[in-house]
Amino acid sequence: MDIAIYKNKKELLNNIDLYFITDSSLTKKGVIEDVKSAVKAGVKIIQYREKNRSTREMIKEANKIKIICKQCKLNDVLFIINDSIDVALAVDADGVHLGNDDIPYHIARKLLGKDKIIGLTVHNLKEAKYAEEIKADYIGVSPIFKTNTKPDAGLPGGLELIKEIRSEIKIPFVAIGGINENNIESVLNVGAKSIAIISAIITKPDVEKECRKFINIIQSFKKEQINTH
Ligand code: TZP
Ligand code: MG
Repeated sequence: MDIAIYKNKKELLNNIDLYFITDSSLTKKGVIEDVKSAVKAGVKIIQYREKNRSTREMIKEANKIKIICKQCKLNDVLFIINDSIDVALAVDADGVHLGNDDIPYHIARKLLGKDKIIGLTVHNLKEAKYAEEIKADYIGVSPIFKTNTKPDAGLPGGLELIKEIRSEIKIPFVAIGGINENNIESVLNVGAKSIAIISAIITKPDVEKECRKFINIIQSFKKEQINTH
């Protein structure tokens, strides 16, 4: 029984479309309202990314988000915590997303167990290969383009980086960094199936509408691909 649940949760990572990430410094209506809008629009994964609050405040907010994700009747919504494994454990989230300065993968895996999702940020093919080797569940390929949302994101890898990752890596990957309405098509064209977008969604007045728009763009692209191949 447990094994079936475990398999299903991780399998959802192959079918993400739009990867939604919260940001309390950019939001117009607040993180909780943004999450409600995203879930309503059909987003299948929410990452709680909070850089300015205490652990206690984060646990409180993360618990609220978890309830919103679990109550969604449209589809399963995965709930991932950025950086903070203690918050992920405290609220029993579906997993964590870790960067190079966060708790090392192997320690996180020991603490979370085999069933939880662990995503790793990678900046190049070498890091991506390593992430795959140590059995990360997915990778965030970052940053694709220049972004103001994460000032320390590093140099953009561009579309070339996506092409390399797509041809060499088998685990699911999410393209992130500076992706918006004007360049999303180019990211899809080089093989990205999942795309994370922060500022181009949550700085807009209607987050639900923006999520729907990007989900539509991604799903229509995928459908077209199926029809032409
Ligand atoms: N990690 C790499 S780039 C980035 C994060 C969290 C920020 C992405 O935000 P935006 O606004 O979509 O460029
Ligand atoms: Mg981090």
